[in-house]
Amino acid sequence: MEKLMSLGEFIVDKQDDFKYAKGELSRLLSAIGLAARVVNREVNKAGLMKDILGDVGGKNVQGETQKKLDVYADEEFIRALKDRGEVCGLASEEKEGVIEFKSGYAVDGQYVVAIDPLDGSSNIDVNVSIGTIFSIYRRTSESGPATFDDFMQKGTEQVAAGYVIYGSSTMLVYTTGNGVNGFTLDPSIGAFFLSHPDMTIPKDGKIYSINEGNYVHFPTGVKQYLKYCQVEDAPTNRPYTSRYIGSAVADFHRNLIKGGIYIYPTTTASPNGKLRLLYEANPFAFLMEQAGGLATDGFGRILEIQPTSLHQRTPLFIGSENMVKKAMSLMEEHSPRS
Ligand code: AHM
Ligand code: MG
Repeated sequence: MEKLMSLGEFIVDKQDDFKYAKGELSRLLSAIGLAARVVNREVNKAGLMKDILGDVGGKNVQGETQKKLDVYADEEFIRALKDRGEVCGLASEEKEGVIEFKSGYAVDGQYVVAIDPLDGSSNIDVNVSIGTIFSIYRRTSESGPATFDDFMQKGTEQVAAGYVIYGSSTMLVYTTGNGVNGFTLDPSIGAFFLSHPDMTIPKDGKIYSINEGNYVHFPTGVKQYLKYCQVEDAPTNRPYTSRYIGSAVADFHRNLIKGGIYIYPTTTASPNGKLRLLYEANPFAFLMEQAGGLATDGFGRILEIQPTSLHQRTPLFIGSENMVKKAMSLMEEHSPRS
């Protein structure tokens, strides 16, 4: 039988690949793993809270006030990262501005983290997979708490990124720029174990994922690509299959494993797309490129977009290389960037 490798062992094993101080990133990733386990415990109780113990936001039978899960997850990740000394600040989907960490250590934290603590939160109430997405950078400021400018780095500067999926099992998937590895939580022990080493996405896939309810508002290039996906063509395995969960982490995870494309384009209602660059598109793009796929805004690499605000949005075309290339060629032909 093969030896089980825990997340902790794996991180320590691979820390020589990391070009900055050994141990720093290990401690940071371990902190994320710990918060993920705490959030996982609450996510698993979500149905209990709502249907049996009283509605979230109200009081449970012990008279404790229940927090909404996304607020809870936000607090847990802040708590896990705050007191460790590696991180000098956070940008979270749940907070307007930079969350500054003042360090009590001789040397201030060298990293900043952008995080979506609980993505796909509209799926919580219906027992569908949700996730956490994170992106880690070296700070650009010298010392003290993080500044706004520390977060205005292109995705190419990420030193690590990943996600946690709270699904039929709970997994943590991350990259530090040397491939992508996935770990599954063994709930009986409370530890993540390496289950998906060196994850790669097939060059071609059969799955397309998009909220087709917005069809009338899509650019013509996207409409043309959908038509392409739906046409019968035996040599290219078409028609493709449509799968859309509405939790970006779950849609991303499935497509990464099986091959496919996820598109959240511009729409007339959201002229810049819906997803956020810093804590959704960039970490996904880093992971996807590391897995051998592509991530673009329909025209150019996500990782090369210069951010100008914390909660900036971007269209996203991400997945199997040949599928993304095809979608981009139809965008170029029918909806060129103005
Ligand atoms: P959220 O961060 O508010 O949860 O929104 C992001 C989510 C993604 O998980 C998902 O892919 C997308 O929004 C779904 O949007 P829509 O309901 O418009 O299809
Ligand atoms: Mg989100």
